[in-house]
Amino acid sequence: MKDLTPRREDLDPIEIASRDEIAALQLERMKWSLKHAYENVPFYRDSFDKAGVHPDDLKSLSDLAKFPFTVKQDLRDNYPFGLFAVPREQISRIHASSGTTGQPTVVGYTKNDLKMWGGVVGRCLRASGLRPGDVLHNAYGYGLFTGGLGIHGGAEQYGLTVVPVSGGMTQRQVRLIEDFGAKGMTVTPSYSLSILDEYAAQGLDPRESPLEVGIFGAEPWTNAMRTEIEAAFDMHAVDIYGLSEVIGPGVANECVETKDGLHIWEDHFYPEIINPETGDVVEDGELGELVFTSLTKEGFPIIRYRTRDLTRLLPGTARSMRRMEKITGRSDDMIILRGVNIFPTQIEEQLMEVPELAPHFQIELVRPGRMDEMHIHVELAEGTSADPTAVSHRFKGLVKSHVGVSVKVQVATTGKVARSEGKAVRVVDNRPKG
Ligand code: DLL
Repeated sequence: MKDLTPRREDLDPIEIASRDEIAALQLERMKWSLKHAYENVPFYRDSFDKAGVHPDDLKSLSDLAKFPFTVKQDLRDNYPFGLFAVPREQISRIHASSGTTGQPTVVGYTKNDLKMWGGVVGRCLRASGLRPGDVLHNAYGYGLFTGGLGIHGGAEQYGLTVVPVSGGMTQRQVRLIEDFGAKGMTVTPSYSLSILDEYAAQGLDPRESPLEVGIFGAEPWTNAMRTEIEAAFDMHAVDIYGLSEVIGPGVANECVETKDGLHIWEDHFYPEIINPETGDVVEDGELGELVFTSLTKEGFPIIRYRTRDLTRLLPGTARSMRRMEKITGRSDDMIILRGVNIFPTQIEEQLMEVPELAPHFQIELVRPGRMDEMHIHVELAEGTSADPTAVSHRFKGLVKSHVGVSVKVQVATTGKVARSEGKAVRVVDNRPKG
């Protein structure tokens, strides 16, 4: 793999500014953002008033803890435009969640917001090792999802040649990567595995592809998966994080030279970690739920948004801005099986230990009698002649000893485990309702 470390002189000065400079900027911007939300969004005015706080009460960054949280339900309750802080006419772009499980949630961006978003996405692409002029194959879904258009805008603004391929039509993905000479690929980690399979199907060696870096996010993935993908493509694999409510992709990104967690662009998004049970802010280094406050957004300011993502804050390394550890999972993805808490990423880690199995998997929860059971659907790796019973036995043993639960493993024929073209559905709950 090539050294893709960006030149220091190409970074935004704030990325390597002193902590004092960053904190001073954050305080000034946080005061503005609280005031902006309070004065322009009735929801924030009500919630601050109810909590007995006023934007003027913020004298230091830690005073933020006095302000109330915002949760996903608040977005639903104010559907569609109730949380916008500017007249609708000044909103240039809208994104929304698919809303398959209820009321969709809507976010809006002014022209300045789009510029800021482009700027932070550009930072991510630079941190990942791309330079203006490089070709980027963008396989995140285009449309209401923030992934495709969010990366797209930032890539153009940064000066890349962007290929807006979106998800799906996997045969064509491989062809375009090869023909257009893509140096970077932005894609969900689960869909990159389908692209990898397609290389094999076409008899092409992915290690010979023009790709030098893959920028993976929108769903949790493990360091074990990183090792697998990096070896398969002979390229770097870095992590990109974001969520629509805060901006979309581009809230935090790993640096290609360190790959030690994701630097949060703290001059625009202020992070806190809280104890999800009590709501209290915990110290840096402690595990908890990530909470974000936007510092510069005009159209859709967001104050103390509870992401449900579990991680910890760590000091800066390659940049001065703090890092968040790779996300273990979301509190709502946590499976409690007979009293044991399990995240799908823990299953992924063990799967990567078994080379005879392909990296695709899906967890099914069932309740045949009185007890819940976890069935893990996996499949044999392409070209392996291993005995499925022996392999499933070994995988089961690994899950038992490392995750602490007994599971059933069902080994399907190659290609039979559900594939994703965007975010993977890792857990299917087939337990009787009620
Ligand atoms: O997934 C934005 C995005 C697009 C990020 C492309 C990165 C790349 P939402 O659809 O609103 O936005 O989903 C946000 O996805 O709260 C996390 O639970 C999860 N997520 C996003 N990035 C990561 C990541 C986009 N790198 C939700 N690791 C977040 C783990 C991630 N989970």
